[in-house]
This record gives sequence, C-alpha cells and structure tokens, in this order.
Amino acid sequence: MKNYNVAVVGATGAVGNEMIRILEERNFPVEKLTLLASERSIGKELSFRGRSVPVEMLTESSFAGIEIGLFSAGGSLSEKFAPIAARAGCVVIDNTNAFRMTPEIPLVVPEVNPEAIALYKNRGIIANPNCSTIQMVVALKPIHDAVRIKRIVVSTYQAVSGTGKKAIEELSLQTQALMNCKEPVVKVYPHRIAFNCLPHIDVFLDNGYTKEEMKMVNETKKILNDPSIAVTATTVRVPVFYAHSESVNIETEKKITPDEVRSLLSTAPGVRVVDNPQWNQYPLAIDAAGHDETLVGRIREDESIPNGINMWVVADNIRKGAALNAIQIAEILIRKYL
Ligand code: NAP
Ligand code: 12T
Repeated sequence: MKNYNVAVVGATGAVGNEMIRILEERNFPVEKLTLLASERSIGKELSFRGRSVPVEMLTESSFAGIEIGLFSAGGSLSEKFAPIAARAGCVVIDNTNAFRMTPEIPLVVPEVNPEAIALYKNRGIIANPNCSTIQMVVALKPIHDAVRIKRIVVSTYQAVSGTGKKAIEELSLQTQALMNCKEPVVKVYPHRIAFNCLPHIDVFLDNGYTKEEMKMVNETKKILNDPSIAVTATTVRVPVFYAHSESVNIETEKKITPDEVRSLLSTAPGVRVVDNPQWNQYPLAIDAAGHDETLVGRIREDESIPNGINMWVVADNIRKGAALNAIQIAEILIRKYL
C-alpha cells in the first residue's frame, strides 16, 4: 500500500492538533508529515506516532513533494496558499470558509455526498463544510432520501472550541475569575461568554443574519444538492468547551413518524440514536466530545404542522465538524482517486 506525504497547515491550532491525533488514531498511510504554522511557532515540536515533528513556517515553497494538504489556518491563508499548493500537485482539503461556495469546488461530507470528491480534479481543492452544517446533514440525509425535506428550522448551541484555542482559554479564564470574585477579561467575543449565551457567531451581514447562519443555509443546499430546500438558522455561542448541539425542526413532503425516523437513523452511517427519554437518555455535548458519531435524539412529531419532526443533534465540532471529516475525505481520496 502506498504512503503519502501529508502537510497540516495550522498544525498548532485546535483543529490542526486534532488532525494530527486523528491521522495517528486511524493509521492514515503517512509517509512524511509536515507541520506548518506561523512564524510564532518556529521552534515548537508536536508529537506524531511517538516521534517529535518540528513545526515549520508556512511559505510559498512549503508544498514541494506534498501530496495531501489539510488546511486549517483561517480563510485568508487558504485563499492565498491553497492554489499555490494545488499548483505544486498537492490535493488540498480546506477547512475554512474560503472555497465552500465556489461552484466547481466540491463541498463534501463523506456520509452524504462522497461522489463529489471526484471534482477535486477541477481545482485540486476539496472544501470541508462548516461544523454546524456537517452534523446537521449527517442526521438529515437519510430522512431527505426517504421523504424529502421541504424546510429546515435550526437553532444551534455552539461550543467555544469552534473559535480556536484562544476562545477555549477565554472561557476557562472567565469561569475561574468569576468563581473567585474577580473581574473576567473579555477579549475574543464582544461579550462575556462564561455563564452566558451569545446569539452571534462570525460576523453580521446586511440581511440581519450572521455569516455562520448563512453558511448553514447555503452549504446545506450545496451538500444535499437540492437548492429547493428552505433553511433558516439561528446560531448561538454557549459556554461549552467541546461539541455543538442543535435543535432541528423539519417539514417533509411525505409523512414520516418518529419511530420511522429512529429506525432510519439507527442504520445511518456516522449516526448514533440516543433517544430513551424515560431513562433521561438523550444526546449530550459531554458524551459527544472526543467521539466520532453524530448523536441524535429527542425525536418527536412537530404537532403544529401535518408533516413535521423535531430532533436534537450533537457532535464534536473539532472532530466530525472539522478534523475527522477532513481525514475521512482524504481516506476516500486515496482509496478511489490517488
Ligand atoms: P486556532 O486554534 O486559532 O489555530 C489557528 C492556526 O492557524 C494555528 O496553527 C496558527 O499558527 C495558524 N496560523 C495563524 N496565522 C497564520 C499564518 N500567518 N501563517 C501560518 N499559520 C497561521 O484556530 P482553529 O480553531 O484551529 O481554526 C483554524 C481555522 O479552521 C479557522 O480559521 C477556520 O477557518 C477553520 N475552522 C473550520 C471549522 C469547520 O467548521 N469546519 C471549525 C473550526 C475551524 P500559530 O500557532 O503559529 O499562530
Ligand atoms: N466562526 O469554518 O467561531 O467557517 O465557531 C467555524 C467555526 C467559522 C468556519 C466558530 C467560525 C467557522 C466558527
């Protein structure tokens, strides 16, 4: 079996770190691992398969001989360096918002639209969707195939780790400060996040929605390859470290019962149904964190309309929402195309 030269761009970040762990965990056939970050990280070393790997500075010549580039250092760096890497012959799997809605670039969730990976040939780039969108479409795809979803109303409860390592530290420091009667320092978000909820993720747009909300609207249609699905979203930051939770309401064309949804999802790839309210069992962020599956529960009829279902969907935003999804794409890429 062939081994591949892999680069992680943004290796010292929350997502990059998890990528290194998952490459190791899943025994991805890595020949040489190159770790790239900013000038600030020169001198750092990260461990991979029991060895220390030095972090190098990302430059235009970083991609000679690299076959797969896992990018997670922010949108503007991807805009600049992904095309440079692609020109050097590297297939880029990009975790940022930079290319997701570019028509000729595939936007992939392996459980949902793995066939789109073939389009990597267009530009040498595959886009990884937004974390909140990934877990929602993993749960909805089997239902959409069975009874066609006409409309989705989603509200999210998103962990601070989605913003990166600075935000993880901010929630931790603010919590400690408040528990010790000290003034919390507010830096990463516009308001305190400890013991609070912020209806604000990413920047506000002219239509009154946030960019995160519009990512959910637009990416869902692209991944499900169905521009006719109506989607509306409210995205909220909550004081949770890892795993996003979502309240998802759907209206379907054909009627489906909660039992039929549970049965469909019980065999769906990447999904674990956790739905025993009589034993207080339902998806929890603390149970999803560190795991691969998207947990789905609280499945019940929306009694306000003829064909409606409500559910609660939880997944680790750094794993399925980012690093794991990217590496699952890479696994299909090497198995079928490289
Ligand atoms: P993070 O913890 O803040 O890490 C940022 C990483 O980018 C670090 O490795 C940092 O290196 C590197 N970086 C920053 N500026 C750089 C530069 N000028 N040159 C080279 N490297 C640079 O953030 P994160 O949570 O890992 O997220 C990183 C990006 O991934 C986000 O901006 C977002 O676009 C994307 N993301 C996507 C999802 C998703 O929904 N799929 C989820 C989370 C994040 P230093 O340590 O050297 O500063
Ligand atoms: N602002 O990949 O803050 O578009 O949780 C993912 C997560 C952007 C993205 C976050 C964000 C993205 C967040």
